[in-house]
Amino acid sequence: MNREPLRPITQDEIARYRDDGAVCLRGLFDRDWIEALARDVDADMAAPGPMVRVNTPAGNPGMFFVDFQLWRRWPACREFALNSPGAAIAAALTGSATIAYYHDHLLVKEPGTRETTPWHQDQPYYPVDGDQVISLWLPLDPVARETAVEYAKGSHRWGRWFQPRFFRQAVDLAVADPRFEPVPDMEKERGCHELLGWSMEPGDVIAFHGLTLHGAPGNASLARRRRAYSTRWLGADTRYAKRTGQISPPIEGHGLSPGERMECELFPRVWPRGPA
Ligand SMILES: O=C(O)CCC(=O)C(=O)O
Repeated sequence: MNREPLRPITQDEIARYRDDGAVCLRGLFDRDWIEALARDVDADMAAPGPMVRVNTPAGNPGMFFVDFQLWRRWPACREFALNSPGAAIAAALTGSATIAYYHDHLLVKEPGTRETTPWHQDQPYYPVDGDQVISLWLPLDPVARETAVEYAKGSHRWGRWFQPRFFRQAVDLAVADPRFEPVPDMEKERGCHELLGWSMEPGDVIAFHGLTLHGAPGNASLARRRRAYSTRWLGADTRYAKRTGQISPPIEGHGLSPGERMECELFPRVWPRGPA
């Protein structure tokens, strides 16, 4: 499994991340990563963690399966957090000298799943302030453009924070912050925004900013699974922020106080690298 990206990140990719808030990086992870993570994902689905959520109501086709913190339970996911190209990608795109690993989020849409991923930004779900919050969305199966996550280009620079909502019912989470405003109706506003989305092969990854507004359709394919391993990484300007109400994922036991850098055993520093 490659520890560093299979090729250098280009200046154009860094500019796309900075200006657009999302960029598709082709061919950075070798086949061994994809196979090892896919094994862990299937094992997790058979024996999920305490934060598992199934967003498909009983009787509906397919399954929209979500779980968190696989890296605390499964070996390839742990290796991905601590020793994968993810850290170098996060450092290159955020420009941060240090990177801490925050958490992982598994999103599987089995063939025929109708449930969508509602439009949202990631960072309002988190007790984290700062600009260097980056997600890496790594598909473990080929993804067609019709099934792809879509990103509102440049939305990370709108200066807006949208109210977090449960994926399943699309109702508001109890977390409150005076900055939060209702999520725009992106289906109505589709024509008003430039939406970015890519067909992808395993080994490609989308990097996106914590405030980039994004959403995804169901998986209309009847043949192909859509397993995505999404990981969150934090640069040096991020700080633990107290929020009122419910955050997601509800990671407890870190012992941090508001204003502290998010680095501890639960959020380990993974960049710069230690010895191999
Ligand atoms: O995979 C999806 O459907 C959505 C992904 C997402 O929302 C995320 O990674 O933050």
